[in-house]
Amino acid sequence: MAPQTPIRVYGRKNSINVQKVLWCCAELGVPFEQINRGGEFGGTATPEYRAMNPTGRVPTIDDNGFVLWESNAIVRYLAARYGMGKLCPQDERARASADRWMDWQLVTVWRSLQPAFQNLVRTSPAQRDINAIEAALRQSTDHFTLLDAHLKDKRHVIGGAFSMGDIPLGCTAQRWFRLDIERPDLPSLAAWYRRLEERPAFQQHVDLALS
Ligand SMILES: N[C@@H](CCC(=O)N[C@@H](CS)C(=O)NCC(=O)O)C(=O)O
Repeated sequence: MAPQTPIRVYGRKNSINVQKVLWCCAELGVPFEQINRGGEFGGTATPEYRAMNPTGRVPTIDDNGFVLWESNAIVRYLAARYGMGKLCPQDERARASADRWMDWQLVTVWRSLQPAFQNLVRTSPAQRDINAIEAALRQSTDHFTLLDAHLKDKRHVIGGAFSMGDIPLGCTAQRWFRLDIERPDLPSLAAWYRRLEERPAFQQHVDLALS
């Protein structure tokens, strides 16, 4: 099944949460149109935007009248509707496993890394909070070490096949690998990340300079 008209994806291209959705759409091969909102583009406080997304955050999608916000919920929806049995595992246990890694990304990994990203990428050197950066890097290194151990005998987070479960963590790992920081040697994580880097949709929508 394909959408009748291209899915509208509202959100700026340098947002981690927007990138999840753009990457997902590109993996699924569904037609979509990216519309800049948020950050320097603004447009998220208008009544029209708030009617779609009362949080005023990005991303938001409009799939032929079905409006949805929250990036991981969007990825799940798109994968289930346009990629059942592929991006969205058909098997309930494999799907629950993908869900688990997606939830962990949102609630734990990105929450710990985000202060380092914000300070190192979007804050002038004089304004940076060094303590926040150090704490963020300590915590996120622990999380990536856990993921490295999990990936020891796996090609992707739920096992063999690439799935929606790899998308949020892949976007988060991109920040971690691109930041100018010291990282421990985590070979299984690095091998997984190299596999993501080979994917054209990842190259196009996620593997960009940090901004
Ligand atoms: N939990 C939400 C978080 C959304 C969010 O905080 N998005 C950020 C960009 S990554 C945002 O809207 N920032 C304000 C802006 O871009 O104007 C999701 O995953 O979609």
